[in-house]
Amino acid sequence: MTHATPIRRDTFPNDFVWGVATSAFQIEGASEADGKGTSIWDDFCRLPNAIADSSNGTVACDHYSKWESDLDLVSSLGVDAYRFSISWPRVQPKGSGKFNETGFAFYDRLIDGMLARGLKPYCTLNHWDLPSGLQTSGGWSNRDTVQRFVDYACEVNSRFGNRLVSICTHNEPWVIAVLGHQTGSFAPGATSRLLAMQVAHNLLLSHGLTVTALRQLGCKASLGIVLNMSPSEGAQPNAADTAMAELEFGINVRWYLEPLLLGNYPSDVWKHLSTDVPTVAAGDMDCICAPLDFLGINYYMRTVVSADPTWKQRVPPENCTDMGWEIYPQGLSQLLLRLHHDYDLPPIVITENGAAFQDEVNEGSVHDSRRQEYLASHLIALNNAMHQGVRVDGYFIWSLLDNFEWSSGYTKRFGIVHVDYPSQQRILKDSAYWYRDFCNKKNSRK
Ligand code: IFM
Repeated sequence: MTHATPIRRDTFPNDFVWGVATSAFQIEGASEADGKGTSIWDDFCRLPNAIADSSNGTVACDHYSKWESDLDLVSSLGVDAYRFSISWPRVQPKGSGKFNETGFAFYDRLIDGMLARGLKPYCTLNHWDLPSGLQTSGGWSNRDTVQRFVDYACEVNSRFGNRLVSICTHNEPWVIAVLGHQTGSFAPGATSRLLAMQVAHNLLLSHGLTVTALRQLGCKASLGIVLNMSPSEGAQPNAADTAMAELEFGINVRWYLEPLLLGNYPSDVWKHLSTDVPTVAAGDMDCICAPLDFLGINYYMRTVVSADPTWKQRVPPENCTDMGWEIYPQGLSQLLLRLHHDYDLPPIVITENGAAFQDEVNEGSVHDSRRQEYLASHLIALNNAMHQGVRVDGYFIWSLLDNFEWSSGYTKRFGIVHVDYPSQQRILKDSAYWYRDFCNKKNSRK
């Protein structure tokens, strides 16, 4: 086993939460079991050429039946928390009307299973698998979906609210809006920027209304939302590239963050979008900026942009993950310090960080030293930002298991646990043992 850059748990606060993350569609399988309705991702997988290996989520990691041994794995790592998502169509097959008791029973067992193992349940309500029935009437572009989501969230709260430590409304609204409705590379596969911006607005609105509704219902879980964020840099230190980078950061990050924190869309991006701006009803912005208990940040890489349309970023392969994403840990510190400087932030949780690599199984072991190094270097970057004053309360590795990586199908492996899909056998990679050792080094101050 190679040794990653040293970083110790006791350089973080005693009550810092360490975890691993997954999402329902990516691991559960059982896509038609026990009354589950279809989701837009089930539908999208059926489209020709939508998924790199023409796969789908029908079986995935078969977590729906292997949940107990999967929780044992989580527990064996010595982490504090497990971040999972609820499949909306599993618990409300059509996205409105009747709830599915068998679906709720699965999450009931899963949450109790976490608590029995001393794991804090961090629940995400929407990790992209919208019920197909709602897509028929426009999905997230239809304002009616906002109220459907609030109803679903309140039902989840009535059943599990008192057992959940954290509830995240949406995972990465940028992805749902832009990849799902502008580029069309993700479900539901639409290609209109105007639609995408309306979707983003409706997602933010449903988030704000949900937070307010859950608080009124007395929910004690910590309430927040998860945004994917990359710091943007100009290719050259000139005015044109710097301005381009700022606009890029505006479109991808500030467009989501500022409504949540300030109750306004950033004016430079609003102007840039020209006629593709969302319809905003009176009172929407006040709803969206309901106070957050936490802000989840998913960090993977930086973006580099140039005002020169012929410029192309060239990153040496050894500096890239298997997704082609640049490995740039210092971007995490830069991002956190910028946010800390520019905004009055709620506590931050790094809800995802991790890397896909082409792992190989060698005599029952996976020596994924590059993933270990990726994780360790990002923890150092995180630690640096925290020592400079940024409050971060937790960190979750993406992902516990190799799983269905959306339009890449099963071709990309993000897990610290290897999944052999034909046999569904799990093998802890070296990175999992490394994380276990990291988590189990007791804080000297404890
Ligand atoms: O697998 C995804 C996850 O579902 C959301 N954040 C990014 C991950 C890697 O692409």
